[in-house]
Amino acid sequence: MSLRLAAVDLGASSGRVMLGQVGDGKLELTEAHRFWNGPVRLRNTLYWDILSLYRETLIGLGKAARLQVEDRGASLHSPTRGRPSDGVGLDGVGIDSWAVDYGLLDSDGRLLGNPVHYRDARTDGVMEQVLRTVPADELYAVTGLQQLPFNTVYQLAAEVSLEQVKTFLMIPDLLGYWLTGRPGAEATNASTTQLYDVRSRTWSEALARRVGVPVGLLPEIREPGEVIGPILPAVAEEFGLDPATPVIAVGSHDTASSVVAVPAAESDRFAYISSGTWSLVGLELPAPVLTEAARQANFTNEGGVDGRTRFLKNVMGLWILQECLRVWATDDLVQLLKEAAAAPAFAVLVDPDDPVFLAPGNMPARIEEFCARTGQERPAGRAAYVRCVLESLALAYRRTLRQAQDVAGREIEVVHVIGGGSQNELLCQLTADACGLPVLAGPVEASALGNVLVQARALGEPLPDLAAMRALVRTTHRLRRYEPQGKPADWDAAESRVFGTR
Ligand code: ADP
Ligand code: LRH
Repeated sequence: MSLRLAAVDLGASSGRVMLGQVGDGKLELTEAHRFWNGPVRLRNTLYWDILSLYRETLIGLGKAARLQVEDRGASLHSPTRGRPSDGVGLDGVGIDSWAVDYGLLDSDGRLLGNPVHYRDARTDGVMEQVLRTVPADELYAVTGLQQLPFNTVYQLAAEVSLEQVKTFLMIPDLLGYWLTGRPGAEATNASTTQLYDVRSRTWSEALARRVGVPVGLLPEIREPGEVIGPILPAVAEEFGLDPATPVIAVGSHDTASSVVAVPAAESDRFAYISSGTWSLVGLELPAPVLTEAARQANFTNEGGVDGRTRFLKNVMGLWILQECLRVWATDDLVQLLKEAAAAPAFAVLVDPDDPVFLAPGNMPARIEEFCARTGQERPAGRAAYVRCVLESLALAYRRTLRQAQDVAGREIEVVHVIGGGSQNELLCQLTADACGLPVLAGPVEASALGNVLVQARALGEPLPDLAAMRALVRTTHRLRRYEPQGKPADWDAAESRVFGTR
C-alpha cells in the first residue's frame, strides 16, 4: 500500500497539483492539474492573482483526490497523466511556493489587499533606506541573507501602513490558513524574509522592532513535517474533499523542497542548480556561513529541511527567456532551443543579474540595451538571443559555483540540475562545459517530490533523513548525465568579457 499525497507546488510561471504515491520503494508523481501563474499588472502595481491560485489549488486537490493511477510498481518513471486503478482520496496535502511574498490579515482574518508581486517597483530605493537604520553587516550577521531588493523586509517597509494588520502570512501559509483556519509561519520560507535569525531559527524580534515591523504580526514558526490541521469542512465540501485530510507543513519554500529531492548520493560532493524562473545556484551545508567574504559575495543562508543550510545565490534564471517568448508571442521553446544549439557560440554575452532584467518587460530590447552599453553588436535573430541568454546563464553559474566553493571552503565534483530547466539540454551541456564538471539533470518536478517526501515521513514512512529521501529519488527517477566538452579557455575568455578579470 502506498500513501496518496497531494503536492501543491506554485512556481512563478506555473502552479501544479501533483499526486504523489509513496511507499514500499515507490515514489511516483502524476500531474493532476496545472495552471498559469505570473504577474498581473493593475494600474501601476504588479500583483499575484491570489484568489485564482486558491481556486486552482482546490480544483487541483479535488482532481488529485479522484485521480486513479495504474500501479506501476517501483520502476523508473517520468511524471505521467493518470491511468485507471483502484485507489482514491488523499492521505495528506502539502503546499510550497516561491519565497518572500505574503498576504496581510486584519483582526477578523480578512485579507487586506491583494498580495503584491516581488517584481513590483514599490521596493525601488527601499533597501537603501532600511540599511540606514540597520547596516548591511548587522543585518547579515543575524539573518545570513543575500541582499535582494524584494526581500520581505523591504516589501514590508514599502507598505503604506501596517496599522490594521493583525497577521503576516507568507503565500503557502496563507493558502494553508484558508484551507485549515490555522495561521503559522513555516521555517524554510520564513528564513527568506530577512526577519529571521538564522542561528536561533526563530523570528528576530529585535530586528523586527528596529525596522518597524510589529512583532505581534509574525506568527509562530512551524517546522516541515508538522501537521497544520484538517481541511475546514466548508472548504472540503465545496471542492469534494474529505475534511479529515491533514494539511502538512513541508519545506514550503519551493527551493527548500526541490533541494530535498536533489538525487545526490551521500558521498557526493555536489552543487545544485534549481532551475526554473530563477536559477538557485549553490551548496547544501550543515550550518550557515556568515563571514565577511560570504556577505561581500552576496551569498544567502536559507533554511533547509532538517536544519540544513541552503548556501546559494539567485541567478536571474529562465525568466529572461520566458519574457523573450512572451514578447515574441511564441511558446515553441523546443524549436528555438534547437536553433540556438546551431547558432554561433559566444557571439553576445550579458550579465543575467544586471538589474535591468528584473522587472517584466521587453527582454530582447533590454538585451540590446546591454549590448549597446558594453560595445557589443545586438544578437542576429531569435536563436542568437536564446543562445546569448543560455551562455550568459552558464557563465553566471560557473562564477557562482566557484565563489561558493571558495567562500564555503568546499570542493564539488558534480552539479545537479533540477526543476523545469533540467529539460533544457543545451543549457545543461553549456553548464557542464562552463563549470568543467559533469551535470546530472533531473528530476523535473523536484519541488513536488521534496514536498511529498516530507509529508510521507510525517505520516510514518521510513525515510529517516535526507539521504534516505534522496536515495529513493535516485532509484525511482532517470537522470541524464552531461560531460564537459569544448575548450575551457573559451569560457575563461567569455568570463573576462562579461565580468572582467575578477
Ligand atoms: P517555476 O517553478 O519557477 O514556475 P519550472 O521549474 O516550472 O519554473 O521551470 C519552468 C522553465 O522550464 C521554463 O521557463 C522553461 O524554460 C523550462 N522548460 C519547461 N519545459 C521545457 C522543455 N520541454 N524543454 C526545455 N525547457 C523547458
Ligand atoms: C524560486 C524562488 C527563489 C526565491 C524567489 C523569489 O521559485 O522561491 O528561491 O528567491 O522564488
